[in-house]
Amino acid sequence: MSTRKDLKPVKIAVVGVGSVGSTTAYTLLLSGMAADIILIDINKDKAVGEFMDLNHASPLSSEIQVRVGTYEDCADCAIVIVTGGANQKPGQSRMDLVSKNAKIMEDIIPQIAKNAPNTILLLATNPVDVLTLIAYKLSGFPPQRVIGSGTLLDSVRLRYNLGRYFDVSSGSVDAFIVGEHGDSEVAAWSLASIAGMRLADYCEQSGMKFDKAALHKIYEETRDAASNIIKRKGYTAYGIAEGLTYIVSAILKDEGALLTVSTVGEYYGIKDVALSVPAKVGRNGAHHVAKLLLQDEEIKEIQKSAESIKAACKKVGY
Ligand code: 6V0
Repeated sequence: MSTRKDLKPVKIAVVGVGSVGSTTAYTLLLSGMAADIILIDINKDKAVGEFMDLNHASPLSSEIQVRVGTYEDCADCAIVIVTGGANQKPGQSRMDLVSKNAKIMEDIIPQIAKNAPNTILLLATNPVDVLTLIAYKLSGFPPQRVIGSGTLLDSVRLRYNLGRYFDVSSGSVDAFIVGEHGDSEVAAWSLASIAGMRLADYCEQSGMKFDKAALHKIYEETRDAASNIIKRKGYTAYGIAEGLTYIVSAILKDEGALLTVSTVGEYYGIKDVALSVPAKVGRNGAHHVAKLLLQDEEIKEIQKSAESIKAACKKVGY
């Protein structure tokens, strides 16, 4: 945890302080990375309740200001995190939220862009890839300053599941999910490794059977993790809050971390779409530094994923 002398006068706003936004504000508060955390929600009472609760949450709270604000307070924010909007109900897909949440972005994004023209937009609201493209268009920001949380959480979930399967720590697994944060997401199996070895080689060297069916099951568990949590507790929050805080850290500390975040670009011949491949995240936002060397089959899957994101954008007029 940072101490007072580490604290820079960094201001971060969180727009939408429901389950995801309030948990993110909490992880940010504990991280000590921001001196000023502004909570904005259409439901002002909810924001006030969260502000009161958060201010009792940490011994650092007297040094970090958490307050309820307006869009005018976003001026000079290093980052504005957007988590406002409808969440999935059991049985719903992320894409089912597109019409409702596209309208909510039309309310939120222009107000942020007007008051904080130099900020970095960090979105989590779903369907996050579609809304990243919409936020890019509504804000007029360059693509590197409009970042969706994308498949960062899915990649973390994949590493967790693979770590358990191979009986190693998830930090020892290098693997990621690319494409849509949603039903068409793609596991980049050809690049997954443990101890620098491709999974098939690792299996051979460690005396394990290389079981493609088991890996596919792990992919399905990863893809369906949110639905399986929502079915039981109604929402997901801890993983995404930690993921957003990780992205904030990469930006503020100019880490150059390669993270599977969603940004607008051209992917494998498909233009003007937001989806996730590893991008270098630092002070100026997210930049692509290297095209992934994927197998043809994986590229086809990403292209399919991109097409389904584009179709959803078109459905809501973008
Ligand atoms: P929630 O708990 O219902 O909170 C949503 C909040 O948004 C509420 O407090 C609303 O009052 C507020 N809100 C609605 N409209 C506006 C508006 N126009 N302006 C400001 N605030 C508004 O939902 P929860 O926090 O569970 O989820 C929020 C979003 O995050 C949903 O779209 C989820 O699907 C999405 N998630 C994205 C994840 C990811 O990996 N990207 C992970 C989990 C959830």
